[in-house]
Amino acid sequence: LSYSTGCRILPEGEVDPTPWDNPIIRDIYSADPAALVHGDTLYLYVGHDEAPEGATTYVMNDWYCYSTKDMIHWTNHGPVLSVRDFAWADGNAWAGQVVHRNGKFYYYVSVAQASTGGMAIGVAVSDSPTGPFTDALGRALITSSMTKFSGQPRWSWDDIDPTVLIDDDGQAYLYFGNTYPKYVKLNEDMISFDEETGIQPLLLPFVAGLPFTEALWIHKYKGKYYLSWAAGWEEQLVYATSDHPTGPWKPGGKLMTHAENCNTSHHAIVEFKGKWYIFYHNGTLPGGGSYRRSVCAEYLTYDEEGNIPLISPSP
Ligand code: FUB
Repeated sequence: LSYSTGCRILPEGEVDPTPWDNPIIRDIYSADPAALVHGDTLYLYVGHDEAPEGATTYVMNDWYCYSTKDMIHWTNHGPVLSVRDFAWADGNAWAGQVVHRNGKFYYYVSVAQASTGGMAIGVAVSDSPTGPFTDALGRALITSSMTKFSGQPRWSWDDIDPTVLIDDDGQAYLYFGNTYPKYVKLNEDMISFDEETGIQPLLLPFVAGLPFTEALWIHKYKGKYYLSWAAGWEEQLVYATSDHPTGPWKPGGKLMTHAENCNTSHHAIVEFKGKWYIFYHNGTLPGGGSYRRSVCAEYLTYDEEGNIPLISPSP
């Protein structure tokens, strides 16, 4: 299934910041975008909101992949992974990210673990960016029971929202967490982590006066590490920078104020064909809302010092 996002029709005198129309995904309700650039194509992996209108909880059972070569024409590759593909999981196909290494594509996802009822991080693998992806481990890579730091309260969704960086020296890092951000050093096989270092707390500053909530995304620009996340509630996007993959982190600033008609804000940042993009979700499709979200995109820029100026979400 292929379609074009078309162009916005604007009131006279108004300048269109992007040549595409938002939301860029309109054939399903979609959320939690994660982007991967491979060859001349941008792949966008998204969650699938299936909650009925008026619902106040998520109904999410599978993950979709879309691709584009120009940010205007998109192909829907259908669901490429589902909760059913993890025999040990029983619901909540929440946020994930795909990374490429040694000819394989690894899909890290948040998903509910049947045995504990809590969210866990699973990993699936494929030879192609559009799947099919299959469970790489037959069990969770990270479960709540592994991430107990003394004194921290626990809840069922504290281990969600994985984001992965493969650094220039080959070391891969997986960052994740809700309220308490954490990281592990992934082994070269990408499906296990360095047990000696274990699960480490990620010490993040308040940015724009807001506490960390969830939805980490890591990227690199001009040798610096940029970690961005959803902060506060309703969520807004903020970022911090570091000279090292694990900090110390210096507050950057606010990336985006909270998205229209939606209490969460989950994003991805990538460079594609010489331009930088931020993908995020809002609740602006007809019938949409916090549990029926839609993925959008905007340009992202850097100033001379590497700061990211505040980005306006689509109305
Ligand atoms: O889509 C379910 C959850 O909502 C994600 O894991 C969070 O980041 C938030 O977007």
